[in-house]
Amino acid sequence: METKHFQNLIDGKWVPAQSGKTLENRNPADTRELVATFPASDKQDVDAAVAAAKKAFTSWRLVPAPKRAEILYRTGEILTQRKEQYAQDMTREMGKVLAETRGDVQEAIDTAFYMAGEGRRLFGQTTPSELPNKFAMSVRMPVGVCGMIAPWNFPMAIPSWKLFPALVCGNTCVIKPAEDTPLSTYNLVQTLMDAGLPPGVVNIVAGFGPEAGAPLVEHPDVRAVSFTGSSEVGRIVGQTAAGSFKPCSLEMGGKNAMIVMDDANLELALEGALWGAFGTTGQRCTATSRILLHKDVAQTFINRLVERARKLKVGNGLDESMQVGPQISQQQIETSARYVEIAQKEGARLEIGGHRLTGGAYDNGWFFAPTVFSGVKPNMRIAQEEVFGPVVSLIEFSSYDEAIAIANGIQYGLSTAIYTRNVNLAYKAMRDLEAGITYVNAPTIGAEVHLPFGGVKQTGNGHREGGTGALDFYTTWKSVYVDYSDKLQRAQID
Ligand code: UN1
Repeated sequence: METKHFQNLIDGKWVPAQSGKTLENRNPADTRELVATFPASDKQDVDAAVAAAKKAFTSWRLVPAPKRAEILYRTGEILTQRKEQYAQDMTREMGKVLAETRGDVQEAIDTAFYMAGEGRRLFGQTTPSELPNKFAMSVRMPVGVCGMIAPWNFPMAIPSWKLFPALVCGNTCVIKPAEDTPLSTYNLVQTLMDAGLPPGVVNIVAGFGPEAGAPLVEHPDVRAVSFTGSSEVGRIVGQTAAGSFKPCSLEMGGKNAMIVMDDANLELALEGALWGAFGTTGQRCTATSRILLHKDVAQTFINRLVERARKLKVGNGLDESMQVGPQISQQQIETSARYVEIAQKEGARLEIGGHRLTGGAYDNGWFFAPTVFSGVKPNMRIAQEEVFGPVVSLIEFSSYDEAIAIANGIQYGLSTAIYTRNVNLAYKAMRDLEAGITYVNAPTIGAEVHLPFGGVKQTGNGHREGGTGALDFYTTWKSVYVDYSDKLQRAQID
């Protein structure tokens, strides 16, 4: 296939990085394939993009929200037509299997239609004034230029979670796609333009974090920053944004636990475990990376999980018969391999996998065998730290209270799951699990776009994507008082 060379999008025009530098987007299933090249931007490019967004804001904020929403609605329709093509592009740049990249594009479509509906809501409040002949209300105002830094694991869905609510609220945007998967952001933004988005409202600056991401976060005209990625980088982003008091939404790591009680439907829990742990090759912040097993069902579950994990078909995601694709990069398989070593040193039992897959087509990509550790203790590093690969830890417990203590005994708090047929325990778990998301009889992955997405503790800093939480981030409240008494009225005094 012919290699495409993409440029930055600034003020509706495609322009190269001012330095002339580029970066390569390679297929992780076959690194001989160069999918495309993109600019490797720096501060000069970011400055130009922010200036364009600032200029565009003066008119975009005045476009009625229902009209802004119509562009999102059309975007959803065009994405629907292009779904297959964009899924193929995404599998080539990111690796996950086609069924999943179709789901990723679908998540952007869902977000488009959901946020299009918000164009006719964006509700504020009215409330009685304490004074006579006075009217009081709160209205949502756009924030201004929003800077967005996206991850590589959901290359279209997550940019859509950021761009679409920001746009319907009247903001303009500069987005830096992940350097490993920029093509899907380009496809998304191209669709917005084809749907009628005016120039400068969304600008793309491709590049690496330190050169292109940092100046975006630092820029004084960027009024809000939305970041999804590692807790390590999120800490830097948050501290930098705090320097100029800009609102900053951070979505970071997870170490998500699935609890399997002794009364669970084991076959259902097994299917959930396989999907939660090895879907997206374990590269979701919501991935099921710890499975907590009641001791009475533990051995049966372990045996069956290992047997099923052995049968998973790992390979190029473009082949429809594959269930698990490659990891995104050499660095990610090295991280998985390093954690296998750490877990073994800590005394966990390697049941299956634990190594890079080699031989034949595997030699051209970053494939790692689905890996299961049993006998894991809650405090081991393998049970505490995010691996972001196809590696799952099995931990045994003997009571509900112990399971909750283990599930909560980590620094993260994104997603959780409990498998039980006991309705009382299910409700207790909904209350007791310290996380932004809890599933009952379903795995830890699979959030829907109209509910709040995000976590507690070191997973995030309190903001939410998805749902109305996204509107709260991309708007600021203005309280408006209208006095129609024709005289000075003093609150708290008259
Ligand atoms: C992520 O893992 O970074 O809930 C996002 C899910 C997906 C989104 C995951 N809808 O697993």
